[in-house]
Amino acid sequence: MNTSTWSMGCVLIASTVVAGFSGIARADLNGAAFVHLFEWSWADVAAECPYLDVKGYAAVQVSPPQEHIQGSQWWTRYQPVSYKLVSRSGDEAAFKDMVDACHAHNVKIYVDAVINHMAEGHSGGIEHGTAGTPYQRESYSGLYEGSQGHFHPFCQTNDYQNQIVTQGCNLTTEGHSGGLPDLKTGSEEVRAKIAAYLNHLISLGVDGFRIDAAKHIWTADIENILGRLNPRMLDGQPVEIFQEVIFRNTSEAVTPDQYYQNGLVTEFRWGDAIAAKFKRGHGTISEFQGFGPHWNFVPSQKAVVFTDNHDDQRKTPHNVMNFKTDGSQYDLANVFMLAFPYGYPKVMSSYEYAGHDQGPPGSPVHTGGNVNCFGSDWECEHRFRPIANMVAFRKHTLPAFSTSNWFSAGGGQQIGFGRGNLGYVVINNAGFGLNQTIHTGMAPGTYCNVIEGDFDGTTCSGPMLTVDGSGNALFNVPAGRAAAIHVGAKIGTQGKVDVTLYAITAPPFSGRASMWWAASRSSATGSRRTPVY
Ligand code: LAG
Ligand code: CA
Repeated sequence: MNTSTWSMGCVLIASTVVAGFSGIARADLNGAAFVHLFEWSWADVAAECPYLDVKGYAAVQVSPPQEHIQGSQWWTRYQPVSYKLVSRSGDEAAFKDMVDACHAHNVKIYVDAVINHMAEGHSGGIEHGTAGTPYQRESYSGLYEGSQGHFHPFCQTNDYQNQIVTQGCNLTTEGHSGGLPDLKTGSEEVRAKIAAYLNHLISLGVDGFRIDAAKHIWTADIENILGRLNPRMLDGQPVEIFQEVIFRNTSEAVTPDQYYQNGLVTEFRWGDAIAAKFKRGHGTISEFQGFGPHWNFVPSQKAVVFTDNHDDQRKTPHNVMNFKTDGSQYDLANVFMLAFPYGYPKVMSSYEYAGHDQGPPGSPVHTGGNVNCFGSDWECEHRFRPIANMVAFRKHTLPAFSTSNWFSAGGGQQIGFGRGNLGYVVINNAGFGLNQTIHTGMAPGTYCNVIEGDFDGTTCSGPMLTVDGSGNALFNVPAGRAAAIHVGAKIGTQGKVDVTLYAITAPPFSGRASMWWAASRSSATGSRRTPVY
């Protein structure tokens, strides 16, 4: 037995969070995990929020809502033509309905904000976006005009050792493409227009933003723009920010830590590490027991983590795991991500595709009372039982944001670890079964194995596990499967668990206030952002 205690977030937040929040119960309800409903329509996201609420997802990342270039490919969404909210996912009215519907179910909306660049356009002729707005390269109907100095002079983003080339040149300039015209985000006019777009979204109730291609924008430019944003409508708090900073090659000029001042950042190496150890034979999953600051990943309270994202899942060859190639092993990877106390996890929810560029299915996810998932159209990984039910595991174990009672066998491919006395998970990534009594540290009782069954507050639809008076339980876990128990799915508690009863040594972890940096309440131009903890 060994106890890993890496919980940097807790160390940092311990002193201030408790006073501002009503203790552990609050922490239990916020910021456990969120889902990227990639390319879903606003109507479908709205219809999904009751389900997300039941499962405990804190938020949805939606596809870029602004007007984009025409075409069936998914990546048309990453070429803005204007900031009108008319996209493949729907119009502004549908967007607003979605935000309201999701808020009614305690689910927040994060918008993918494409603010580094505009649509490529072609020098020859005028084209039209999805709202009918005419555009050409570096000319977008008055919103941004090259002639008015809204873009950086043309160059290619082809040298990641050079910060200015990384941040001040056009992305995706491969082949004969001119790439994506790079907005001069240091200019007052551009900053004001981006802030106006984001404030429009905030006025519709949006709760947070993914800053697309943040690595290609100076951190001070992002800081300046965020300083202009209004508080969110829901609760008057600052919007939540996470920035896409792809960092795999440590010799690059732009590094994630440069962005901590603005909010969270994506940690792509987490999904890489999961794939390496779960399926690529680069070490074993038991090595996660040694995870800590010496891995040099983004610190927990600054990291958004995921097994795969919309870009990496469809690359060939891809290094990350995904629903297409990894079957139930993909479930295990997500079970691990959601159980392990690191970062703010994002669950990927995809559609089936035959090639890299293929856009979303033409059919809706929701028709009548049915969902068109798990088939040849929408995949809905966030509804796979092991993934969906581990969101509640993460919520209920947030107060114990460290691991305990590590178990390992099977050459390092069978592991178990606890989260204090709030939960215990066993993951069998070996090719043979596991039948073992393990010390869990949990209170005695009968628990729903949430990997195999759903807990409705009273009963479990699948097998249950018994923890004896010593905190031990017998786990019988077939090859390639997992088992998980937690205090929120304990038989005989009617689902009403007073988590304060289970508080352990780790300080309470607030899933929201601790993780986000706050803008000044004043929306005055250029107001400085200060950390809330
Ligand atoms: C991102 N993060 O930094 C997005 O996660 C990623 O999906 C976006 O690229 C990228 N930044 C720019 O917002 C995607 C596709 C690209 C696509 C681009 C613009 O991965 O392949 O480029 O969106 O639509 C496409 C073509 C290129 C072409 C370019 C300009 O694939 O061949 O050069 O458009 O026409
Ligand atoms: Ca840029």
